[in-house]
Amino acid sequence: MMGEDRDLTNLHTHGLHVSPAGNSDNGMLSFMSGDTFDYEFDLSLHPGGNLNFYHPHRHGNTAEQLWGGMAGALEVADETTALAAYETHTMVLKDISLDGSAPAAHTMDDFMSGKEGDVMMVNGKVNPVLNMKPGQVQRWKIVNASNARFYKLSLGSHTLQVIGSDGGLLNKPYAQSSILLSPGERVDVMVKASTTKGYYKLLSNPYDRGMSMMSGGSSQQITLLTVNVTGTAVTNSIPTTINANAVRLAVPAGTPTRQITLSMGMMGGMEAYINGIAFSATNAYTAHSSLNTYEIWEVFNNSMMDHPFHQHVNPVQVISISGGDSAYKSLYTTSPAWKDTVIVPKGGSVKLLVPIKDFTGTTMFHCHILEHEDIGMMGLWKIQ
Ligand SMILES: [Cu+2]
Repeated sequence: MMGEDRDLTNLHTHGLHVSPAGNSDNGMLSFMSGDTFDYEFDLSLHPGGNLNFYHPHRHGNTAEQLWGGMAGALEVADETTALAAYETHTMVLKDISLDGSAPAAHTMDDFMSGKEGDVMMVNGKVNPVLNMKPGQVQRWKIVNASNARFYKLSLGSHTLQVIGSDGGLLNKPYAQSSILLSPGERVDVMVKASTTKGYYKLLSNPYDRGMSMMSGGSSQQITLLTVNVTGTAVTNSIPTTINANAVRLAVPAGTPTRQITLSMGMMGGMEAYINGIAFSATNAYTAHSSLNTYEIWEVFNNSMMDHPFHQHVNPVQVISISGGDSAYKSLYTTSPAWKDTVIVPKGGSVKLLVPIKDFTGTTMFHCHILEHEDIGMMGLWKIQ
C-alpha cells in the first residue's frame, strides 16, 4: 500500500485461541527487515483437532506479503486417537499471478476487488495427483490461503463428508456435494474413494462473490487436484460419530447485540469501512468487551461483494445467515461448528454468538480479503 514501509511485517496465528498481548498473537507488533523477535504461544487453552494458518498481519502490507507466499498451515493435533488410522493430507489452496518469476504487483483495482491469480495451487503444485485405493477413506484438512479467491469444492462422483471446521471437530460427518471455502476458512473432510478405479477431479466450481463483471476469478471452473483411484481395494468406513463433545451453544438470555456494518468506498475513493470508519493507526471502530461474557455480533454487508469476516482470539458459532450460498448457511447454522471466519454475503448479514474467554488485551476483526483489510475494513477489539 502507498505510504507504508513495505519491509514492515509481523506474525499472526490465525485460529489460535491464545493471548493477543506481549509476544503472543499480537497484531500490533511491527518489525523491519533484519529484525529478530521470539514469539511465544501458550496453547494450553486452545482446543485441539484443527487446522490453523499463519501469515503476516502488518496493516497496509498484509495483502502483498500473503500474495507473495508468506503463509503456511499450522496444525493442532486431535485430542483423541479416533481418526488416527486414516490416511491424512493437509492441503493449502493458494493462487498467484507471476510477472516473470516474481509475484505480479497489485494495482489500485486489486485493492477494491481483491487480487486473484491465474495459477491455482495445492501445496504449491498445479493439479497434483493424489492416489487413493478403491474404497479407501482419507481425511483432508484444507485451508484457503488465497488473498481473495473463493473455492467451491467438489470431487467428481464423490461426496465430501465435513467432519471439522475452523475451530475443531464436529459431532458427526455432514455430507456435502460441494463446500464453499472463502479466504482464511478451513474445512476438515473425509472422503471414501469409489470402488471404480479411475481419475476424479477435485474442482473449484464457479461462484459469484460479487465480482462477476470481471473476467475469470472465482467465477471459473478449475481443476485443483486429481484423485487417482488405483491399486488393491480396501473396505474402510467413515465413523458415524466424530466428536461427541461438540455441541451448539444456546444463546444465553439477555445477551447484548453489537451491530457491525461492512462497506466499501465509492469509485475512486480507495477505502473500506467498518461502521463507517476506515482503520488507521489513529482512528478505528473499537469494540469494548468484558471477559467471561457473551455477545451477539450482527454483521451487515452493505456492499456488492461477499466479505469473509474474521475475528482473532475467540472463535464463534453462527446463529443465522441471511443471503448467500444455501449449503454454506445450512452447514454452519445447524452443526456445532466453531468459526473464526464467516462469509457475510453481499447485501446480506450474519449473526454470531461470541464467547469472550480467557484472554484480555487488544486484538482485531477484519475482512479476510486482505486487500480490504489493508484499505481499512478492520476494527479493534479491546477485551478487559
Ligand atoms: Cu472484504
